[in-house]
Amino acid sequence: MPKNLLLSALLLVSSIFSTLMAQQSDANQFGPLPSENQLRWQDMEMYAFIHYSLNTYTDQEWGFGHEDPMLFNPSNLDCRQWAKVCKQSGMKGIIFTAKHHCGFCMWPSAYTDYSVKNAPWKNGKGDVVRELAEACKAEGLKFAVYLSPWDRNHPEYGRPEYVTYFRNQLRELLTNYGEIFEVWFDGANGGDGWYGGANETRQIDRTTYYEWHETYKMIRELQPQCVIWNDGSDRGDLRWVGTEAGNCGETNWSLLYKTGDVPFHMLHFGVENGDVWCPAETNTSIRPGWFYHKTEDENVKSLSKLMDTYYKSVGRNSTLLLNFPIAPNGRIHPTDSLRGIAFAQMIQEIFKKNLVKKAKVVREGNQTILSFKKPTAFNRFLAEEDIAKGQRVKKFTLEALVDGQWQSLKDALVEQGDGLTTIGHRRIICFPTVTATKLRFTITDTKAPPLISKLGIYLAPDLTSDIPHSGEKKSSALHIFFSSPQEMIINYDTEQTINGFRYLPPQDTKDGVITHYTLWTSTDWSHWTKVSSGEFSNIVNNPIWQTIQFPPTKARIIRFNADRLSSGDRMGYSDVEVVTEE
Ligand code: FUL
Repeated sequence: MPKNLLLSALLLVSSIFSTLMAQQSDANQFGPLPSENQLRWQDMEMYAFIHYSLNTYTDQEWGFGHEDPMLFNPSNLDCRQWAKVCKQSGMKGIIFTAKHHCGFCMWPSAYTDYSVKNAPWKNGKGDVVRELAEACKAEGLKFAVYLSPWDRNHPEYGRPEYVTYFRNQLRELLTNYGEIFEVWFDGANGGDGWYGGANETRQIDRTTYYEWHETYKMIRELQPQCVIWNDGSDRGDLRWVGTEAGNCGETNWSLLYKTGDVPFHMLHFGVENGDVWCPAETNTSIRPGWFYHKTEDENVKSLSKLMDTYYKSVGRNSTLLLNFPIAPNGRIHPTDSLRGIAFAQMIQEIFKKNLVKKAKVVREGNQTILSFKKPTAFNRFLAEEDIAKGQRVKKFTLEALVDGQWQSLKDALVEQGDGLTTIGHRRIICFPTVTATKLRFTITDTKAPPLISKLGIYLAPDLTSDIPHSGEKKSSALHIFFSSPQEMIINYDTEQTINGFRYLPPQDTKDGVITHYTLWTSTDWSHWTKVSSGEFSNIVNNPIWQTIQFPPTKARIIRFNADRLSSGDRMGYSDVEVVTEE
């Protein structure tokens, strides 16, 4: 056969083959599907936010728009340190606040004077966006930008001229700094501001004002691989989860309706029968605030809080966007970096040994039984769906065979129900340690034949204050339980001499904050001594550690009563400590 003919014949066969393959995989697909960009983004799993602007120097969360650029003069700005810390914290990229609501630009935009070019830092020749884009490249991280649509500095905000300005700025960011993996258009919109000296309130219609479809067109042209985050109006590629507390719904569909409003329950749980793929991104900060505040140095989230966030985001079919604020010296604070690194190490530690490898796996229909040769201890279950072919599983059960008896397991992180619902990209279920010979995983409800691509069983260690840089307070080692929603009991195995008690209120919500308390001790459960009673002044606005001191008292049991809560009906706490006499 002449060479050309052979080549054409081969090409024909291979094209028939690939058409067949394509048809076959099409037949395997179900419902709305993710785009290539969304799949690539989902695989990043964790990436960092960095909040840094004039707010860092005014100790604010939102600048008004008239803050003086002269305030921007960090002594030791080091983007390479940010990138290194983020990388070691397990982050695959960084999204940077190129412009926050105050309008101050962290790059020398050609369209405004309100930027680093009028700051003393590097005599106005600096460009933080460039330094960070280069540092990310050097560390092998992806880079992305947050550009606040709301601009409290710009005189034309609220009028069409501003939208042109906004797009011009976005074009600068999308053309001058290499590949951008995501654009983040914060939802806070309109309200009071400086607006070039007008000092007034400006409202906009967020569904029409920004003409997002035009902006999206430009993004697709300039950065075809970029995903768009937007929490309202036109559908972007990703969705907010409706809270900044660091959790999405235990049921989490990567679907929304193409059009229409997106109320909280859709943001948080997705829409089971949605007609467009729009997966969840869970954003939260490693500290209470997004920007750095010295007063929060003691409130960097503990390892257990970060792990809880991981399970409630990556472990619930979402990605995690974790914020690291920059301190006034231009660096990530050491407590935050050490905590971030401890977080990444803990994830590695927990998930390095998949006990499924030691099990015999038998699958029959929608049920999988994993059998171990001898009783095996575990407390985490993981499942993944092949989401490229659609999200399918609606409900499943988990049972462990302990001492010859089947025990139902449930997700210990949910307050209602068993929490065994959707799977998606990754689902992790946490439960108290069981020592079992079998685990039975049964898919009980699904939209189409399930395509499970991975199963995992793990044994996570206890998170105690002994783990270096964990930020775990002694309470993790305390035996705490609640005898009523407003009564906490701590008991010791042996008698202690105590002379203080410390309470850290909830950091993410005002519900359950104790404003008035009574503290009791006992050595025998029947005779109680009131050691202190009183008010935690200003605790709602300033939720910091509260210390109760009293004369040394012998106790085996401590009872902490919430006499009054700021709101809600269940006492909440981030942490407690008992001060014992050495
Ligand atoms: C919010 C903003 O208002 C905060 O300042 C912060 O940037 C956060 C990520 O989004 O809605």
